[in-house]
Amino acid sequence: MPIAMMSRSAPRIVVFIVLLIYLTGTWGSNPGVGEPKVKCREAERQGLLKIKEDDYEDDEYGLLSSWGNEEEKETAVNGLEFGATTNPYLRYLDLSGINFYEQYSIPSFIGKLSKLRYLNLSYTSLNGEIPSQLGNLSSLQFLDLSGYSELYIRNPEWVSHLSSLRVLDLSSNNMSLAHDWVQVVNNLPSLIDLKLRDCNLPDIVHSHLSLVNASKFLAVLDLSENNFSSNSLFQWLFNYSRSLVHLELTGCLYNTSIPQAFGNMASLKFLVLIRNFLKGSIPNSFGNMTSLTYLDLVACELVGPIPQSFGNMIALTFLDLGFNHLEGSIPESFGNLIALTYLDLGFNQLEGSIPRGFGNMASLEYLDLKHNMLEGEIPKSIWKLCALQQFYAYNNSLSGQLRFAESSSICSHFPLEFLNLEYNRNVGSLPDFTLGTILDKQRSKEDSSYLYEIDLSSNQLEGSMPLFLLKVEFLNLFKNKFSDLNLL
Ligand SMILES: *C1O[C@H](CO)[C@@H](O)[C@H](O)[C@H]1NC(C)=O
Ligand SMILES: *[C@@H]1O[C@H](CO)[C@@H](O)[C@H](O)[C@H]1NC(C)=O
Ligand SMILES: *[C@@H]1O[C@H](CO)[C@@H](O)[C@H](O)[C@H]1NC(C)=O
Ligand SMILES: *[C@@H]1O[C@H](CO)[C@@H](O)[C@H](O)[C@H]1NC(C)=O
Ligand SMILES: *[C@@H]1O[C@H](CO)[C@@H](O)[C@H](O)[C@H]1NC(C)=O
Ligand SMILES: *[C@@H]1O[C@H](CO)[C@@H](O)[C@H](O)[C@H]1NC(C)=O
Ligand SMILES: *[C@@H]1O[C@H](CO)[C@@H](O)[C@H](O)[C@H]1NC(C)=O
Ligand SMILES: *[C@@H]1O[C@H](CO)[C@@H](O)[C@H](O)[C@H]1NC(C)=O
Ligand SMILES: *[C@@H]1O[C@H](CO)[C@@H](O)[C@H](O)[C@H]1NC(C)=O
Repeated sequence: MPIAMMSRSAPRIVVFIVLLIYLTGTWGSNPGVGEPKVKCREAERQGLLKIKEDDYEDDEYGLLSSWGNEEEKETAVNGLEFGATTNPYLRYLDLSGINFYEQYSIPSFIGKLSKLRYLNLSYTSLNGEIPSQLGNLSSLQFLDLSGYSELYIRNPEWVSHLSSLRVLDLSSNNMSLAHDWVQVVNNLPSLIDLKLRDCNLPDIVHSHLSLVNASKFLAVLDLSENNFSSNSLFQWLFNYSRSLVHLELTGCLYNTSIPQAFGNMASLKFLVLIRNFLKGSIPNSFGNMTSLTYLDLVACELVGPIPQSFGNMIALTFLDLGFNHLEGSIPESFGNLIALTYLDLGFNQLEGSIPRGFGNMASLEYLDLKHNMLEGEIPKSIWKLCALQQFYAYNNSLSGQLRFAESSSICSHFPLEFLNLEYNRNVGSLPDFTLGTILDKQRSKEDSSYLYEIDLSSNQLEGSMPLFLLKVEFLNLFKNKFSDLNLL
C-alpha cells in the first residue's frame, strides 16, 4: 500500500513510518545494508545511528529486519507504535524539515516516549494544537517545535513540567492566548536557550510571579517579532541579567524606553534591538556592558546623543546605530574601540568632526557615516587604516583635502575597495600617487581586493585628475572642478 493511501486511513502512523526509515535506513532496500533514503545531516545521522545501536540492539520487536512485503511493513509500523507506547527506549528523535503527505498534527502518543531527551519537529508540515501530553517527557533536554508550521499553544502549562529542558524553541507558534508564558519559563530550572520568535506573545502581566524554580543559566533569549508595549518585559528579563549572554529583541518593542538597568548586564556579549519603536535616548549605563562584542540598534527611533560611555565597551567588534535620530557629536571616546571591524552611524543627525581617534581602529573594515551633518577634515589617520575596505561618508559637510593615498606607503596593500564621499565639501587636488602600480601588483597576485568604486562627485575638488583613478572599476567625479576632466 502506498504511503499516501495508508496515511489517509491512519494519519498518526506516517510520523512513525518516517521515524522508522530514519532508524533503520532500510526503506525500499535490503535490510541492514541500505543508506537512509531520507536525507539527514551527518551529525543527525550519527545521533540516529546511536539510537539504533544503543536502544534497538536486541531488536525486540523485529522492527529492523522485518521489511518485506507490504503487509509486513504495516505490521512493523504498528509494531513501532506499540513499541513506543509500551517500551519507550527512544532518546533522540529528529524529524525536522519533513513534509508529511497531508495535514497532520503532532500525535499525542509521542508523550509516551518517556526516555526522550531530544525532540526536533522544526520546519515540518505539522499543524494544530501541540498536545499537552508532551509535558510527560520529563527527560527532555532539547525541544524544537519552531518553523513555518501552523502549530499553536493555547495553554503552555505542560511545558513547565519539562524540568530537564535546556533548549526550548517554540518560534512561529501562535501563543497569543498563552498569558502565563512567563510563569512557565520561570519554572524551567535548567533552561539555557529560549527562542520564542514570532509567537504573538501577549504582554507580560506581573502577578504573583516567582523565581524560586527559575534557571540561573539562561544565556540565550530571543523574543523577536512579538509586540511588547510595556516595560514589564524588561523588568522580567533583568532577573536573568547575570546569566544572559545573547539577547535578541528585533521588531518587538513598541513605545518603550531603554531602561538604565542594561548597565547590569555584565555578561551580555550579543545585543540586537533592530527595528523597534523606542522612546527617548540611549542610557549612559550602556557603557557598563563591557563584555559586549556585538551591538545592533538600527532603526529604533532613538534620539539624543551617543553617550560618552560607549568608549568603555572596548570588546565591541560590531556597532550599528544607523537609521535613528541621534544628534550631537561622535564621542572622542570612540577612539578606544580598537576591536571594531564594523561601524555604522549612518542616517542620523550627528554633527561636529570625525574624531581623530578613529585612526586607532586598526581592525576596522567597514565605516559608514553617511547622511549626517559631519564637518571638518577627514582625519588623516583614517587613510592609514590598513584594514578599511569600505568607507561611506556621503551627504555630510566634510571639507578639506583628501589624503587617501596615505595608506599606500604604510600598508602591505591598498585596502580601500569602496569609497563614497559624494555630496561633501572636499577641496583641493587629489594627491598623485602610485596606486596604479599597487593595483597592478595586487591583481597579478590575484588578491581578491582591488579598487572597485570611488564616488567623489559633488565636491569641490580641483587640479588635474590623477591617472590612477583610471584603474577604478566604477568612478564618479561628476560636479567637481577638475581642470582636465575632458581627458576622460
Ligand atoms: C524581577 O525583577 C524585577 C525588578 O527588575 C521585579 O519587579 C520582578 O518582580 C522580579 N521577578 C519576576 C518574576 O519578574
Ligand atoms: C532542529 O533541526 C533544525 C533543522 O535541522 C536545526 O537547525 C536546529 O538546530 C535543530 N534544533 C535543535 C534544538 O537542535
Ligand atoms: C500524560 O499527560 C496527560 C495530559 O497532560 C495526562 O493526563 C497523563 O496522566 C500523563 N501520563 C503520564 C503517564 O504521566
Ligand atoms: C493566533 O491565535 C489567535 C487566537 O486563536 C487568533 O485570533 C489569531 O488570528 C492568530 N494569529 C495568527 C497570526 O495566526
Ligand atoms: C518549584 O518546583 C517544585 C518541584 O517541581 C514545585 O513543587 C514547586 O511548587 C515549585 N515552586 C514554585 C514557586 O513554582
Ligand atoms: C503593537 O501594538 C501596538 C498597540 O499596543 C500597535 O499600535 C502596533 O501597531 C503594534 N505593532 C505591530 C508591529 O503589530
Ligand atoms: C506611548 O506611551 C505613552 C505613555 O508612556 C503614551 O502617552 C503615548 O500615547 C504612547 N504613544 C503611542 C504612539 O502609543
Ligand atoms: C555601572 O557599573 C558600576 C560598577 O560596575 C555600578 O556601580 C553602576 O551602578 C553601574 N551603572 C548602571 C547605570 O548600571
Ligand atoms: C542629505 O541628507 C539630508 C538629511 O540630513 C536630506 O534631507 C537630503 O535629502 C540628503 N541629500 C541627498 C543628496 O541625499
